[in-house]
Amino acid sequence: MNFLEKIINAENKYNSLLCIGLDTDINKLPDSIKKAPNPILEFNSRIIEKTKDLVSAYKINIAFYESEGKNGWDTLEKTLDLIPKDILTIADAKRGDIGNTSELYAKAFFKNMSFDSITVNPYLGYDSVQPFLNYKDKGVFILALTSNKGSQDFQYLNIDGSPLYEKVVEKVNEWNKDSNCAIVVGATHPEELKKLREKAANLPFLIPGIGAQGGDIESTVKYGCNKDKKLALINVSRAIIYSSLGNDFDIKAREATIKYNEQINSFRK
Ligand code: OMP
Repeated sequence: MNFLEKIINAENKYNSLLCIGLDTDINKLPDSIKKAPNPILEFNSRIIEKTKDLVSAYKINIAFYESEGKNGWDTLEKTLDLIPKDILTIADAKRGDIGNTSELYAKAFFKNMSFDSITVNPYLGYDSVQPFLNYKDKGVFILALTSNKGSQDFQYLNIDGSPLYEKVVEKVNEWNKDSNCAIVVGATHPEELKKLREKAANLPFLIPGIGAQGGDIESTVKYGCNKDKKLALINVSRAIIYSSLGNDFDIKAREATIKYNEQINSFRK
């Protein structure tokens, strides 16, 4: 199954556009979990077990693992192994460097670890993205317009009459020869999301910014989906995984996941 088929299959099978972000911060774990031999792995295992019938993707933010050193990398690989094979896995690594370096980043995440997809920063241009695209069955989520305040600093700069983030999406459309490109657009920019969906009717969109960052669910679904109300992966991290500080965190995470799914699906009708 290639990247696009995997997204469509998971969205249909689980009737879900939700992507849970495993931004598992050692400092935010419930006390009961802190005693486990590997607290982050134990936490992830319980979150995945309670939510895996409700999502189409899990996004693992690499910073939360590499910051833990050697054990963090081990936890990352073990977490990846816990995710059912029909759910899309995203390495949120935001990589991108000159060609020979990108080649090794691609090898790390696609070959040594078997992630289905990765987030990539397009700032260095095509030759920095191409090594990831060479893995034709894997997916490359290219940052177009990020959810944070600092997105104003560069991403809106006017280039020949249109903002830089639109130029990025035009390029991504050109690069999408093997149907393995996707873009990242923050839910905090609904009007821009609408414009970008018009420009990229058939690309998968990863849309973070719901929950802790305050993005609006209705506009995210209405503007972020394609015409079949699909191909949007709506990421929620903190607002799901830290639903409770008690030992019932996995049950509460499941309840939050069900709530987000219901809200998202109500706007797909
Ligand atoms: P919460 O705000 O806790 O839901 O987390 C959002 C997640 O999405 C984090 O892992 C961020 O690194 C990531 N993210 C953004 O928040 N904004 C973006 O524009 C892009 C990303 C991303 O690429 O995933």
